[in-house]
Amino acid sequence: MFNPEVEAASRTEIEERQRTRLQTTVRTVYEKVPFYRNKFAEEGTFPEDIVDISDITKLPFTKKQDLRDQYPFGLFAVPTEDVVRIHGSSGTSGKPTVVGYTKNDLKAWATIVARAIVAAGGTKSDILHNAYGYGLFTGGLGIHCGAEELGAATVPVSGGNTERQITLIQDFKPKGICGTPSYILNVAEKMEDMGIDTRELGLKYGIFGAEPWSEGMRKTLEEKLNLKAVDIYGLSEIMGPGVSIECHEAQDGLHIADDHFLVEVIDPKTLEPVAEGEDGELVFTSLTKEALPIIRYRTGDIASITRERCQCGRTTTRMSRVKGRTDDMMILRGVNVFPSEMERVLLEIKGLVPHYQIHRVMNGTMEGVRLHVEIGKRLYKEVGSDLKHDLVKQLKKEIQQQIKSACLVSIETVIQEPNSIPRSEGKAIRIVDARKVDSVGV
Ligand code: DLL
Repeated sequence: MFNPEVEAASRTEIEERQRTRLQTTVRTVYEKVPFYRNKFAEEGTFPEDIVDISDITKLPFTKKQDLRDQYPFGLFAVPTEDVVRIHGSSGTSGKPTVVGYTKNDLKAWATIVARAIVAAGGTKSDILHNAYGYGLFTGGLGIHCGAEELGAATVPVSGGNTERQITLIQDFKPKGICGTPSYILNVAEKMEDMGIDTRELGLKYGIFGAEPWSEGMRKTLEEKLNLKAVDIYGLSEIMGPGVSIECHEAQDGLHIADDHFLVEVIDPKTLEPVAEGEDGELVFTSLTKEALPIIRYRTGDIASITRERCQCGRTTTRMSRVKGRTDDMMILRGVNVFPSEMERVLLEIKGLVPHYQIHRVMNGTMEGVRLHVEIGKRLYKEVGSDLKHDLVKQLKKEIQQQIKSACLVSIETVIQEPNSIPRSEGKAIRIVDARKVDSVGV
C-alpha cells in the first residue's frame, strides 16, 4: 500500500476523520460559495446541524446542471489566484463543466492516484505507458501526476496515434499501461494485425476506466495482453481518476479513497438511501477539496457499495463496477435495460469481438434497440466474407436469444464486417440515439 496508515485504518478512525472533514467542508462552502449558502437556507440546514456523518442527508444535492448554471467559476470556494489547474469534461451542450484545483488539491489528487497505481500492482521502479488523453480531460494529467508522485517513469503518450503507441510499448517495455478499455483493445488489435505477439510485451498490469466495461472485456484484455486488468473510476466534478480503484490482489470491487470522498448510494427516484449491497445512484461529497468543494454530487452512475474488509487488507468502502448511468438506462416495453448488460452478454458469445453500438430506434410508436456488432476476423474468413452465410444467421439468432434471456427484451441485430464500427481513441461511443434520425436498419 502507498499509504497503509490510511488505506488500512480502522472503520472508527476512517469515520472520525470523515466527520471532522465533512464539518470543515460544510462550513467552508457555507461561508465561501453563495450558491451553497442559498441552498442550505432553502433547506433550513446550517453548518452546526452536521454533528455526525449521518447528518449528511440534511444537506442538499448538487447536480451537473448546477455546475453548468454556475459556469465557469461560480462554485469555486477560492479566488482564481489560488487556483493552479483547470480541467473540464466535455458536455453535450458544447460548453464543458469546469473544475479547478489549488496546489493542495493537486497534491491530494497525486497521492490518491499514487495509491491507486500501487493498488493496481504498480511500483516506483516501473515504466507506465499513459494513453489517457491529456488536456481538459482529467484522465491524462490525473494519472500522470499520481505516477510521478509514486516515482514511476511516466510516458505521457496521450490517446491516439496508435502506431506510435505501439512503437513506444515495444521499445520502452512498460510494466503498466493506462487508458480506456476500448482504446487499449483497439491498440492490442492493431498490434495483432501487425503480427506482434501481444502476450510477450512484458506488460504486468493495466489501469482501465473512464467508461463502463464488463468482466468479459476484462478477460479479453487480460488474455490478449497477458496482464492483470483493474478498473479505475472517477469523475472530474469530484476530482478525476482515482476516486476508486480495484486492487490487483482481489479484483473485487473498487476501493474508494474515503478519507477524501464520502459516498452515499440513493434511489434515483425517491432520493432515499438504499441498503448496503443494493444498486443505486452514487453520490459523493468531497472532504478535502479547496478550490471546488462539492456537496452530495449526484453522479448518475449506478453501483452498490460494501464496507466489508477486502482480502487485500484495505478497509476502505468498496463500490461495485459501474453498471450503467441513470441517463443511459433504456426502458423497453417496461423493462429497464443497461447497455453494459448487453456488453456482458455479447462478450460471452463466440465469434464476436467487443466492438458494438447500441442504436436507440423508434419502431412506430415503440422504442427499440438495434444492436450493431462486429463479426470476428476468424469467423469472417470462415464464411468467405459472406454476411448472409448460415453461420452468420445462426450467430445473429444466438445474440438475440441470449439478449432476450438476460435482458428480457427482443432486439434487432445487425452483424457487420470487421473494423466497421468506429474505434475510439478515448471514451467509446456505445449508444447512438437514432430515435429521431431513422428507424430502418443499415
Ligand atoms: O472519466 C475520469 C477518469 C479518467 C476516470 C480516467 C478513470 C480513468 P469524466 O470525463 O468527468 O471523468 O467522466 C466521468 O465517466 O461519471 C462515469 O459515468 C464514467 N466513468 C468513469 N470511470 C468509469 C469506470 C473521467 N471505471 C464519468 N466505469 C463517470 C464506468 C466510468 N464508468
